[in-house]
Amino acid sequence: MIVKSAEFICSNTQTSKLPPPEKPEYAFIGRSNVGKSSLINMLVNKKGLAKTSQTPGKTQLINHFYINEDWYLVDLPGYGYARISKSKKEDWDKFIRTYLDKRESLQCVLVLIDSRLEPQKIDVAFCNWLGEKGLSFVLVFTKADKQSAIKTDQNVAKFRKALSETFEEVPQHFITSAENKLGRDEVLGFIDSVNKGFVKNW
Ligand SMILES: Nc1nc2c(ncn2[C@@H]2O[C@H](COP(=O)(O)OP(=O)(O)OP(=O)(O)O)[C@@H](O)[C@H]2O)c(=O)[nH]1
Ligand SMILES: [Mg+2]
Repeated sequence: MIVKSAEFICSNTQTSKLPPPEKPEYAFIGRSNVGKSSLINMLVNKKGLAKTSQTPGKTQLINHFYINEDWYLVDLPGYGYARISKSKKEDWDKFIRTYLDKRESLQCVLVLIDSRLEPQKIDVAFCNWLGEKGLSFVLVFTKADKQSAIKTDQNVAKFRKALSETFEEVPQHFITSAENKLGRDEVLGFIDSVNKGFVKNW
């Protein structure tokens, strides 16, 4: 897929104020600092479209980006950010889960996992929650430029194995780097194929 245009549409704290659910939508989620905003910028080739930061907790709203005037990328706040109050964490959690569970036009959740780490409980638990809700998702391993391909493959295999305890069929995965654009064609190709099958049925 060729990305011809990418436009910031809105930031929201209320699910009632989102754009009308008329177009296929893809949500990026994962632990704080995993590289969600960087991956979005890499995919659309626009540095600075989604705000990135070395400090975790940068993205605090549901951000909609409109791509090729045809589909939405959604940048979500990260989960598992330790340095916020418990009540704020609960608020975010509820808000994100409501969005994921209720958004009719959401086609797929892209769960971002840091490829440098062994399986993290919070990531496995989040995937299990998506599974329980019947939400379709894929795994996107990030920051692959930071270590050898062998190490990445080992961590990918361990994560898939952890999910295989609860999933009969572990969803497909992508290995990416926002730094050197690894995985860009694959992720965009996947989105393109889902877009082609999009039918509004609500
Ligand atoms: N080397 C390398 N660094 C990356 C990559 N992706 C992200 N980073 C860095 O990781 C840090 C966090 O990236 P963000 O894209 O802001 O992460 P995020 O998941 O959006 O974080 P929150 O919005 O805080 O949840 C930044 O310093 C990025 O430059 C990557 O593929 N390779
Ligand atoms: Mg972010």
